[in-house]
Amino acid sequence: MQIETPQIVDYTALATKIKEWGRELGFQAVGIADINLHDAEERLLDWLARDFHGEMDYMAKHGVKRSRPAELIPGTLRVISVRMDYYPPTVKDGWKVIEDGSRAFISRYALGRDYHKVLRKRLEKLAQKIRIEVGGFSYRVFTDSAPVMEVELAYKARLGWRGKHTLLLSRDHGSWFFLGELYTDLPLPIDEPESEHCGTCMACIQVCPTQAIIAPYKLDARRCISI
Ligand code: B12
Ligand code: SF4
Repeated sequence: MQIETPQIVDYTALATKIKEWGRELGFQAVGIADINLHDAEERLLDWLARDFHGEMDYMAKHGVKRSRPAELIPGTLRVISVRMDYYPPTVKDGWKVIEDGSRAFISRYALGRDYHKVLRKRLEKLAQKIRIEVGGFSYRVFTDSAPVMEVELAYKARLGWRGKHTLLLSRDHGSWFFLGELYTDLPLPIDEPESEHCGTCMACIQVCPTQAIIAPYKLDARRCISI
């Protein structure tokens, strides 16, 4: 009887390949994070206690599963985080439209195809490539569809730094991108977060029309018109 020897996986080489495959699939950046969100959990609970989520009941619904990936998907060890840019390069007259009271302005993030579908499909393709390479592994893909701390995980995976408006920012594309994740049980090497580059700038806080950013990194979503 022939006994199959378990495959030995070089996880460092695999992480490099995952990043290459991700870019081939159309993601602008791919990084890997561990699942320790302890500090973020405290801040999330504080945000909820202050009722900043307003009517978004789903933000409070899942207890600490949002900040504890392995409680949401048992066995999760790492999160592969991806970035997909949405600012359409062809749209150039945004400010003209905003200044013209007779025209409607559609948020740039709503101009493309449904990003939930696009991102999830690409993440599934990424999972298939990993499966071909390592055989069976456990995973789940997400984008804005489950109790997941997407910005915090992407920050940990070095996809950018946290802006004072709370979104993730990159040097080459600002915050004009969506995030998605692949939770996995593969013990991949993790990336180091990037340092922050906002400095003394407060532009987003000053320009917000409803003053929803009540302090750096603190958004009272009840004041947000995008709800
Ligand atoms: C709820 C939600 C909203 C709510 C509330 C926003 C919010 N900031 O919470 C509303 C409806 C207002 C909203 C609006 C938008 N959203 Co939204 N939203 C989400 C969602 C579902 C959860 C966000 C969350 O966890 N909030 C909880 C609070 C506690 O998080 P937080 O405000 O970020 O607070 C953290 C930090 O502030 C930090 N913090 C606190 N103090 C300090 C101090 C320091 C020094 C530091 C470093 C950090 C720090 O701690 C907290 C915990 O980590 C995510 C998807 C997901 N599942 O993650 C998308 C998501 C954040 N949204 C996204 C987008 C694109 C938008 C909009 C641009 C859409 C639009 N054009 O209208 C706006 C931007 C508004 C804004 N400035 O945030 C993207 C952001 C991508 C990116 N580049 O970061 C996400 C990730 C969806 C996705 N998959 O791409 N959103
Ligand atoms: S503080 Fe300045 S650089 Fe930082 S997110 Fe706000 S506008 Fe952007």
